[in-house]
This record gives sequence, C-alpha cells and structure tokens, in this order.
Amino acid sequence: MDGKPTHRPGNARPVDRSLLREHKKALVGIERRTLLRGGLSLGALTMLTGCDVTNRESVWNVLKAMSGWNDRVQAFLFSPTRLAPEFDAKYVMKPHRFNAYIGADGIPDIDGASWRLELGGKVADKRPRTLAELYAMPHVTQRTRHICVEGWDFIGEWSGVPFRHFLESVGADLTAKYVAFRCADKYYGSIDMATALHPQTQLTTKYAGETIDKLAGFPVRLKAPTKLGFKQPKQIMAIEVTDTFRSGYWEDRGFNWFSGL
Ligand SMILES: Nc1nc2c(c(=O)[nH]1)N[C@H]1C(S)=C(S)[C@@H](COP(=O)(O)O)O[C@H]1N2
Ligand SMILES: [Mo]
Repeated sequence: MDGKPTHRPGNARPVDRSLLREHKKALVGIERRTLLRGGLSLGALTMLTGCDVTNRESVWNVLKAMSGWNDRVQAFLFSPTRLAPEFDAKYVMKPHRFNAYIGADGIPDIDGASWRLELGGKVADKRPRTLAELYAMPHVTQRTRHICVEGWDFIGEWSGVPFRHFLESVGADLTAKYVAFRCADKYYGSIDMATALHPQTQLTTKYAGETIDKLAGFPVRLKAPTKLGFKQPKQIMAIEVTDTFRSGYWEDRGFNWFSGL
C-alpha cells in the first residue's frame, strides 16, 4: 500500500468484470490450500492474491466471500502489528459520511457536561470518566479508510486517545479476552483484546480537527481501522473488559464477529 487511494471517496468506478473474475479464481485457489481451509482474513487475502482490497468492488467481493468464514481462524491470522494504510489529508471526506441502524433523526442528543463513561468488568479503577478527563488524555490523529459491510467506504481523519493508553490508565486487565461497548442508541458490540491494543485503535473525540458531532459519535466513538465499520461503536456509554464473549448488534443479525484484517 503506497498511501494513495485507488479512487476518490464517493466517486464509484465502473465494475471491472475481469478483476472480479480474477478474484474468483484466486479464491478458489486459496480454498484448495488445506492450511487455510475454513478461514482467511482480509489482510491475508491481500497478501496471498495481491488483489487491492482497498478498491470498492474488490472490498465488497472479499467481504461477501468472508461472510461464511470462521472467526477463530481469522483471529489466528490477525497481526497486531500490521497497520491499516493511512492517506493524505486531501482525500479526507468532508463532511463526514454518516451511517447507523437508525436514521439521523433518531440519533440521541447527549449533554457532554453530564455524560459519564461507565466502566465495568476487569478494570481496577471503575470511577466513571468525564469528557473533560478524556479530552485531557494524549491524542493521536489517523487518516484511514472506513469500510462498511454494506459495500461503501470513505477516508476520514479521526483524532482520539490511543485505546491501549486509555485501558492502561483505568487499570484494565490487558490479558482479558474482550472489550465490550454499550451505546446511547441501543447499539452494542465487542472486540478482541488484540484489536483493542492495536496501535491504530483509538477512543475518538474529533473528526477533521473538530469535536465530533452526534452523527460521528459524540461524545466518543471507537475507531479501529483494522475492522469493518460495524465493529466501531459510536456514542459510547459503557465499556466492559471481560473474558465472557459478548455479541454485537450486527453480529446478532448474522454478520461475522471478527470482521477485520
Ligand atoms: N452507536 C452506533 N454505533 C455504530 C452504528 C450504529 O448504528 N450505532 N453503526 C455502525 C456502522 S454499521 C458503521 S458503518 C459505522 C458508521 O460510522 P460513521 O457514521 O462514522 O460513518 O458506525 C458503526 N457504529
Ligand atoms: Mo456499517
């Protein structure tokens, strides 16, 4: 990946049929490899096929092919050190592209002054955190591609507290298996600890340099660019560190829990 997107956000290219056919061939070839039977990650597929999974149509094809794959094998292939590609500022989509299971009209208004982040499970210091406390923590900025399982994507710029730093600051047990989230709009989800500790996973407070609005997840949302959009909860109300598997809103509707690279 050379940091250049293969298309401008929102500017769909015509579907390249020959590319799709090549994909099919590659997939069949990979399925024959005994070692990998049963599961593959997006990252592994990129490496093995040399196909550009950052292209809109190929991402969609890969996702469709992935949907039946087994979470455990995918997690096995996940590399905690492999980074999602980052992009130049000129590709950042403004305004931010919104998506949620409810329409924009249904997104709750949250009062930042009275909002508290609840902490639960294997966390030493469960005192609820204020937004001011989160704002005071060190922030990093990333320009990465957000990929939704519905088949669209955009490049955005998110700033936030590295999630590893946040977890350490509250005394979370980093050997626990999962981190689970509950949101203001009844959305919920969970990620594996390796993803939680990934260097690009952050508790986001800003989009393109401005405090995120409620559509982008105010007061805080998770950004985990090694995961699909639905693994990145917005308007977080509670975080739990746990060894007990917790499902998610879209996982309960049939999507693959791992859903990442
Ligand atoms: N609270 C909440 N978080 C959510 C969702 C949602 O419906 N509610 N949708 C998920 C899905 S499917 C996607 S693609 C992204 C969209 O994030 P965006 O609006 O910043 O593009 O948010 C994810 N997080
Ligand atoms: Mo999504």
